Amino acid sequence: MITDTNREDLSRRNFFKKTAQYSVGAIAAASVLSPVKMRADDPAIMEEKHWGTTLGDPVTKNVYGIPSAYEHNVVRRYTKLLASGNYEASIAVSPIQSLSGIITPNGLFFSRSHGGTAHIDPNEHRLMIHGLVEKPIVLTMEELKRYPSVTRIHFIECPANGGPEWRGPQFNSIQFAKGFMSCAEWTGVYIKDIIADLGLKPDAKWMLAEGMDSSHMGRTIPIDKVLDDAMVVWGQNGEAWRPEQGYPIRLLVPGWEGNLCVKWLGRLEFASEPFYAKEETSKYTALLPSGKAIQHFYANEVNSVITNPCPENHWKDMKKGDMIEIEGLAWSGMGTIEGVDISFDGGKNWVEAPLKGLVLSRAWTRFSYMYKYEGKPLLLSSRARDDAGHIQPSVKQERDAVGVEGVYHRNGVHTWEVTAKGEVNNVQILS
Ligand SMILES: Nc1nc2c(c(=O)[nH]1)N[C@H]1C(S)=C(S)[C@@H](COP(=O)(O)O)O[C@H]1N2
Ligand SMILES: [Mo]
Repeated sequence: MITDTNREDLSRRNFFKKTAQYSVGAIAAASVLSPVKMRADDPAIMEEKHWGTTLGDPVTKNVYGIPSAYEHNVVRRYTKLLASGNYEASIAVSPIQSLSGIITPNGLFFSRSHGGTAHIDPNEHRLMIHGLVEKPIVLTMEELKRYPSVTRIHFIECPANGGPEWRGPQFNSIQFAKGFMSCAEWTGVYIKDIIADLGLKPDAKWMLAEGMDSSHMGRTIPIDKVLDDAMVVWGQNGEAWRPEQGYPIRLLVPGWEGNLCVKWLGRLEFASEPFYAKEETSKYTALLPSGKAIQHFYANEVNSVITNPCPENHWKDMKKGDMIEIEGLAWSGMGTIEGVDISFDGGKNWVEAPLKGLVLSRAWTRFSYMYKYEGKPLLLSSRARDDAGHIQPSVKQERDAVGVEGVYHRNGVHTWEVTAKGEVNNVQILS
């Protein structure tokens, strides 16, 4: 039982009295942090703060919760350099350096649109499904949600992620260099389940998806992928998502180019020929370990990036002997991450970095490696491989195969230079 007398014994201020008998060195020896300073004069320990002495907010405040004011730097970011003349046809990138686990909170999901964020009234929104189906249909949002739902974790990545950097590093920032992607838990219905109801005509080979925003973005997707795992989704991380992500419904094409995940979805049309055949024919290439390349594909290739350290998460405060967790994200639109290697010397030698947490197909996967900081300069790289047999190419292999004129599908090994002072810079290893 806690009485007023022994409550004082539990307080943090008493900690120093109680631990004084142990030597500081003995406590620190097995610690992740090198000699921890036990500062008996630390005001964060010795002084009672106002939040501990006055009542907090009533439950009537913030009935939809918002982050702590102290997290104000963890936001999507934009730059004129990534705007096509305006901020409507533009991108705001996700702060992947500040995320933990594999789920991006809805307010931090990257946002890319061609005609600005549409604000759709779900009561005035319909999904039309027509073309080569036996029973064309127009669904209200309520009717759509009567189909049996499924929940899956997948990333969405704009194939232009890292695209500005074909010729060399452009941004000394992981957020701008790699933040054209996010990962969420999605809830919706498989298109194959709707199709089972409507009946697909045998010559249906393609599906057009059209958005109802001002860009009316249309994308054509081969029927095999549609019938495999494409979904119409309405739930993101347990709630309806934000207008920026295409409220009230969007198409989810797991692992494939983000642009196929048509937001503000209003129409699905089945046809025997691809729509907009000329622009739609994908000319992207994916390099295979054999040195050969696959042409004409839509999947985002196996990729990875170290999130700690990175330019935003520098190591300037680290001391020699500190243990530090090198962490990062790996993902593949073609399957499940099988393993990640990291290199401290720009790709000459590699060691395996264990995967941690959930390892799911076409989802972000965390890797982690405990490292003893030595204050030496490093060239820190990560290289992921997936269960479809793909491995990330070096920047040199990628350039040799596809040149430097690309915009899309960059997945060459990413490298951070860590200086002796612990500063972290975006570099490319060209040899
Ligand atoms: N209707 C519509 N859907 C769209 C777009 C758009 O401009 N309009 N942009 C596409 C692009 S290029 C990408 S990368 C993804 C981005 O999804 P997000 O904004 O939810 O991150 O949505 C795609 N779907
Ligand atoms: Mo995109």
